[in-house]
Amino acid sequence: MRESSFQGIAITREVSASIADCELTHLSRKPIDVVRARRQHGEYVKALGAAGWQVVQLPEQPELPDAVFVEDTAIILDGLAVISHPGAVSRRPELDSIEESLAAIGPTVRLSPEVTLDGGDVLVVGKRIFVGISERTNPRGADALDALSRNLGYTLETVPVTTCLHLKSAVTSLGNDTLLVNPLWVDTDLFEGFQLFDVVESEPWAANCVDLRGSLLHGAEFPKTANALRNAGFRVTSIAMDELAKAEGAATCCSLLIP
Ligand code: CIR
Repeated sequence: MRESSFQGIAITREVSASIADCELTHLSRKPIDVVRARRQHGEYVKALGAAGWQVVQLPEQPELPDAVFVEDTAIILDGLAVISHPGAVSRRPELDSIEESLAAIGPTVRLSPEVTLDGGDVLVVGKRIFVGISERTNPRGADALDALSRNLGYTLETVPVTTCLHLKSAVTSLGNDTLLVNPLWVDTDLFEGFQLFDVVESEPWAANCVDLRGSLLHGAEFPKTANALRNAGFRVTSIAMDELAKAEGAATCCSLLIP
């Protein structure tokens, strides 16, 4: 793989030994092979590095099953990292260590424990923020993020999320004001001003990809959508993530990117 120039810092965390005890909302529980999940996660970390991201891999939190899904614990804005307050109580002990890591890089602020908001529900595209109102994120969480981000020049819109776990299960950024979207899981009328690229219908989970700035990181489980993206001129790195997907995690969930 060709090494790219420095893009920023990517925070990741090793897969927990207890991942099989993860939270599940829309999936039924299946056995998870921790060794295989760790191997897939290792490939993910390598792909981040090859794309120019300096990876800070945090140690496993063995007693916190979902700790690999660092995305949910913070929202990275221009000049500020907002520590979230996850909707699932089991995930809140993940916050302290993430806050410590982010505070070593730049300013941080914590959301009030009276609101709920998962990073997976927050899509930041330029200065526009979309917040999914879901089982994990409530309107007060969106309001709290709005109050913090407005001072930094962001505008925030909310999006109802009912058929999947998080907003970013249904829509993520492809860069250049283009969104990869599953139109069956989110109301696409809410994304005015963006070009929309639909997932191939037989791959409903394919809307989650990481914009690595120059290439996209995408689950290898979605070859038809990846081919459609390649045919449209996108560079796509496909990484097998099916073991982590059994824990309802996807590509964006496993990193916090700080450009
Ligand atoms: C959870 O339910 O919290 C985890 N099992 C999966 C979290 C996935 N995170 C994400 O989509 N941002």
